Amino acid sequence: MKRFEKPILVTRPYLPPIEDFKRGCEEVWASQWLTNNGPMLQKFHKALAEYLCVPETNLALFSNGTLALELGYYAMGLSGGDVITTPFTFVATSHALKRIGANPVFADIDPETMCLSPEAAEKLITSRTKAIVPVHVYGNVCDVEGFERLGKKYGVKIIYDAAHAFGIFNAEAQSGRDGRGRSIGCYGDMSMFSFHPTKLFHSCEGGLLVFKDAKVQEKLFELRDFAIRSETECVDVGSNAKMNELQALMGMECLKKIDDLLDYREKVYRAYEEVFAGSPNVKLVTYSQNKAYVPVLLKDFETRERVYAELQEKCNVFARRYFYPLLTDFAPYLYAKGSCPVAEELASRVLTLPTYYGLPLEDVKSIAESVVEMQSY
Ligand code: T4K
Repeated sequence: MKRFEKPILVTRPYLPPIEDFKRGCEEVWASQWLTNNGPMLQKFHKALAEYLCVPETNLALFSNGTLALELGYYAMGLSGGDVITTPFTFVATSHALKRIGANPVFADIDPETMCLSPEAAEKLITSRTKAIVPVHVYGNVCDVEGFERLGKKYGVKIIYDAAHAFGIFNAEAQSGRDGRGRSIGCYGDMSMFSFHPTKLFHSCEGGLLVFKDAKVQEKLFELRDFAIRSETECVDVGSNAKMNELQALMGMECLKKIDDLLDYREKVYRAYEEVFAGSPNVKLVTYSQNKAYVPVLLKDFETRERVYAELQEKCNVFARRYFYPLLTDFAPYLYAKGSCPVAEELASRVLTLPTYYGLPLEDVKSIAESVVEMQSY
């Protein structure tokens, strides 16, 4: 079992060549414009529209994914209503609902994809339900057709937390750029991509909303800038959620590399897969289309806890237990504790292993072999 000299963390952000970033900084210095819809932000907005093959009128950038969700939920009118969502996610999915005065109602997940189950969600729909918020957790794509059906049948909004899903295109619907298909962000009424440095693509911090109805854009642009419409008009209770020029520059530089970032994640994933193929007690979750995370399911809670601790102690490897504990075990959501047994069981067994651009494949092999060895005793 190999002990690495330097710690191996669950993820590391891609950093563009510093000379390229400096060149971009010169542009920012020349403009003397640092935030508030500056020229770099506008460039990044345009580049993302092109990459995703979405009209420029149907997206909006924010300072981070959480504020993007919060303002997106608010703009879609969810305040005061019930919203059905998953407990198997990062706290931000539900915190943003609570913060706008919506009430998260938790439904269970599909045991295979680990995403919200449309069947479980449908059972909880009432006259108070305003929306369903599924999460493409780890880059595992939700049952988008199932949710579309629910949206139409019950007249509720479908808003995806796509924080983990940047770079995913649905190859079956050949409508997108380069025949790549339709961006996963084009499903439902709205989707949010997070550009936090722990994501495969980032802008230091950042969030992007993609939405179906172009009319929402003006509202979102106002909300991210205090809801100030003009020097003498403030039209709502907005926030300060603007992406600044240096964030936009980082995003522009990372976007140049996106295909390589995705390719490398695939290689890392395949290297894990090769080792785990011979080990029936380490189940690699295989649904992720962008390999944003590498989750494995171990035999039981005790094994997962032991492997997690021993990877640190014996190998200097810092895996994470995303997403344990479940949201319904945290103080603001205890009212729903115990309501989602499938999610509870999977959260007790899941471990997400290191993956990032540049993680040497021989290190991946060695981490995987250690996991196999540790879980066997
Ligand atoms: N919805 C979902 C489903 C999400 O997963 C998230 C965020 C959101 C919404 C909200 O989006 P944002 O508002 O964040 O845009 C991390 C991230 O902070 C969070 O963005 C992410 N999900 C969540 C799953 O994970 P921590 O507390 O685990 O991060 P931290 O600081 O422990 O970092 C993890 C590892 O990454 C560390 O071992 C070191 C490494 N790292 C981290 C940063 C920030 C670096 O090497 N460099 C860095 O700059 O929450």
